Amino acid sequence: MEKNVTILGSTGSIGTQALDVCRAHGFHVYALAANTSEQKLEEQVRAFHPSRVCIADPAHYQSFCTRVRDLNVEVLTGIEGLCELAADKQAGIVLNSVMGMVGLRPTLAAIEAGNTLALANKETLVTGGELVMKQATEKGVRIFPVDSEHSAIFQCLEGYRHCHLNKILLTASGGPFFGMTRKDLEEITPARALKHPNWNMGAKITIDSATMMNKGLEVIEAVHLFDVRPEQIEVVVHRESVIHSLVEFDDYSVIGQLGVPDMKIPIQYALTYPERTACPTGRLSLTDYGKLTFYKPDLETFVCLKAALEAISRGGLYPTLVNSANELLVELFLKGKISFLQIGDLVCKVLGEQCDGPVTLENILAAEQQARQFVLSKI
Ligand code: MN3
Repeated sequence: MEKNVTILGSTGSIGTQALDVCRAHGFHVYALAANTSEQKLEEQVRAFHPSRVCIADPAHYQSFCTRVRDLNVEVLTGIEGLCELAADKQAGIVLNSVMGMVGLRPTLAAIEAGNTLALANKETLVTGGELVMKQATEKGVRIFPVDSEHSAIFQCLEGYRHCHLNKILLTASGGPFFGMTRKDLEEITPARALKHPNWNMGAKITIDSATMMNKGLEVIEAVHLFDVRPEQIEVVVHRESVIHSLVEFDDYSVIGQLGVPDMKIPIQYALTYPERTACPTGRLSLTDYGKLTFYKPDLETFVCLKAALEAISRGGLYPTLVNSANELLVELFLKGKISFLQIGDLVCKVLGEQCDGPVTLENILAAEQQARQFVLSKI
């Protein structure tokens, strides 16, 4: 299979696993981008020989250029550099796996240029979902979800007409604090919250998983990707992370997608669609698991999930508001500046802010600032 791939966020968890997939299948890596991880990016450039590379943080530009000066690679920087790579006509499939809201503009740039997207950056759809899906439809650009749940839903819907979709059952691992009460969560440290039972991921998403904000963001993503109403999505806690999500059709037939909890499967499918080839991962043995368990989410303890559901039912800029507040709160928690419970409490409180207006890039960025200022005024 011949493929050209551009990876934005190549030194992160998704990016490095995507490179494993590229290596396993001999895909050509056209361009790579990272934020600050100079050494890791240099190693990737030496191993994969991309034509272009972006070190997004301008403070790292000069020293990164020095690192790769013996190589025939063009070095870019800044958000402009990310957007330029996303919009490059030779980019091939653009895998957007950058972390946080900064991923929105490269997504829009890729769509504008007509490049196919493999989307791992949640914030793109959480904040700019309306905008992104509208522009993708207008430009005829396909967006392949990389998140395991959304890849599962996408796979479940293949071959079915969308009008028959009744409901999405979005599975959640429940995170490391499943079954705990608010009281239990009072003394949670960053080190403790960073240990996830099933998935090996970056720090931000691991904390989001511990607060269940991650699942809230995924509901918002699913609303946009699959054009459903929020009330058509049911979050089901499934501790083993073997069923990656399911869909229910009008006849109440339920179709699910299963596999070992390894992101390489959804990453590879986004890159090889519609083909399926052997994936560099383990195979699922159901008898090794023996049983699979399912629970309702605890919205009183995991209030981030509740806030995210409220935000998407209001729509507009409210998802941006909760997402941006959460982004900053997680950063503050990881630095030891706030407690674990303060993340959820302030994500809920930010919904008291007035934030109306159409979903434009300008308003999204303004809502982000509003949320950040709100958080900083409260801590
Ligand atoms: Mn997920």
